[in-house]
Amino acid sequence: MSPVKVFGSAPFTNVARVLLCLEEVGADYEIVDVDFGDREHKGPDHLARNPFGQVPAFQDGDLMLFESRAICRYILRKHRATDEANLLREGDPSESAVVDAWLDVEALRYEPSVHAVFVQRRVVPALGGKPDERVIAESIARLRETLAVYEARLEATRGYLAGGEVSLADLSHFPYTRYFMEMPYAVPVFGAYPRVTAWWERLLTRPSVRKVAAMMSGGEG
Ligand code: GS8
Repeated sequence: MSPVKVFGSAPFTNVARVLLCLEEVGADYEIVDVDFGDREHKGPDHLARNPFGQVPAFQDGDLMLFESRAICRYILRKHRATDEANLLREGDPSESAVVDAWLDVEALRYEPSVHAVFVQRRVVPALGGKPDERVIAESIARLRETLAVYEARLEATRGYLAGGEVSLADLSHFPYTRYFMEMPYAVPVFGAYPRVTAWWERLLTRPSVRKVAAMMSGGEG
């Protein structure tokens, strides 16, 4: 069987999320670069893969998918046999509902704050603009509120967001947090939450995370 294809490259956060899931289950995959410089992501071939003209897109035979978290769920369900951590808690409706809840927290609450800081610090200057410090301050304030909830949650679970063991909800935080940790806000913001910091350090010890971190930096892992 030919390997699945991931369209986009590892430094893109939402592509990295998919790569993390593929690495967790040990699936074979091929990365197909999409040339943003040439606006290939807005061309007809790529729009047929992802109608929003974004990466990632994902192909498994006749199946074409977009939205990184949906792609991850597909990968983990398809490869349930090699998903040793059972990252979706498949087979237990109440446990998998808790994973879903924390995945939604990541997508709908955590990511928007971190993403806004990322855009101001990385994207705006790269386009020749000046970061909007007010947007950064408001986003950091929202991030702190979210992390205070995480701190209490991690005290209760003594491990990870959806319980005592790692799940997709935790791993899904990795790509944006990795970039946030390179910014000057990382120490003051995360440093205020020792359980969140310990949780992050535990995530960094996973082989899938180490490999994708290296790929995001342009290395092979
Ligand atoms: C977001 C994809 C996305 O923003 C997902 O897959 O989870 N909710 C989607 N992709 C970005 C690159 S990664 O940060 C992208 O393709 N941006 C180009 C554009 O929007 O034109």
